[in-house]
Amino acid sequence: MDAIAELRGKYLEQVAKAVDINGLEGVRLAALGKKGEISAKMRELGQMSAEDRLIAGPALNGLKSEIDAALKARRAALEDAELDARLQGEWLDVTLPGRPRPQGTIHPISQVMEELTAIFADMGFSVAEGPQIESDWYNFDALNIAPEHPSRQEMDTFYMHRAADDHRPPHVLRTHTSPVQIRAMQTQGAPIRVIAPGRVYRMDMDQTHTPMFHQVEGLAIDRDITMAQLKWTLEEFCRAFFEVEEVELRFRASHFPFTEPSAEVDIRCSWEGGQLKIGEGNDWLEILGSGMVHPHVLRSGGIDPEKWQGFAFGMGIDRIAMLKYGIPDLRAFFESDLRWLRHYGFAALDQPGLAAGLSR
Ligand code: 2U9
Repeated sequence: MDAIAELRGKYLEQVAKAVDINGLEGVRLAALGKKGEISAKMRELGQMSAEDRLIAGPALNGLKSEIDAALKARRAALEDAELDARLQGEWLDVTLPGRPRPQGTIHPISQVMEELTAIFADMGFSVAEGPQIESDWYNFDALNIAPEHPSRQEMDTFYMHRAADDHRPPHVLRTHTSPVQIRAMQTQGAPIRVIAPGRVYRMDMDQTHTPMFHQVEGLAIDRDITMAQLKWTLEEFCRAFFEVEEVELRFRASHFPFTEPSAEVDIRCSWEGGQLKIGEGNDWLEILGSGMVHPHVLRSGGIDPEKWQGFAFGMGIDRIAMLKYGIPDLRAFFESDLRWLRHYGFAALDQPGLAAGLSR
């Protein structure tokens, strides 16, 4: 009995003094492990007389249970303490203000693209996109642009390189977004209402031209579409885009290979003290080109010109962005000057509605 009391005292003390889980495991092995002291004592029971075993057996079992319970309680306490210590170390004040990050702005061209997309979407136009590298068929032939037309010359169009022994016509960097609309006609058929905004390329570089610029073109084909609907659509667009109550458009007869008849469109404006005002005054500003889609072009798109007709228009996005937001120099659009971008850029949350730009 003394030996049991001694073991009890020794191991309960060691359990109480264990400072971590590893140390506690050492105590468990020393007491209750296969080679542990209490386990050895249990094995000795077999050699005892029945009388002695009757006394020592329950005492040893009681000791084993008591040490076992003490080990479990100490383990739980140590685990709690460990978790507390971790929580202290990993404590985080989620109410602290975040670190400031450099903020970008939305480029005026992106902003204007969003604005005009919203306006045309409201009128029932969907948006189509297509490749910027095009075959010369999609860029020229499909649009009724004759092989000898000046716009096809190497001086105006960027031609892609072909291997010396490859005699197929070279691809081009699209000179307008019209091929997108040929593809849209081919895949969707008529009736169709679609706009095609995007990058286009022409070999031109001076104060008012850059070799890459942005266009939006529109196309509406139906059984009986007329120029009256073209006029209404463009007036509605200008009213919404320039955010003025009334606009006046002037259609001047013109010529494009892909439309017949064709018209260039001017908007009434005034320039007072260098400030442009749309919708009033005695000046006219050319803003876009338009016309009724040429029958050859309808046929390129797989649409029968005996059954369908429609209008098309095209305008330079960079130019209307400059007019709307008073941006004086076209080339600054593409210079990535951070001061310019901060000045003319838009906040990310300035989502264009149908009266966009007002919240700037
Ligand atoms: C298809 C049929 C006809 C698109 C059109 C214009 C007139 C036009 C210029 C405006 C300024 C290009 O960016 S700019 O230099 N565009 O004058 N564009 S009609 O006609 C199409 C397009 C696609 C299938």
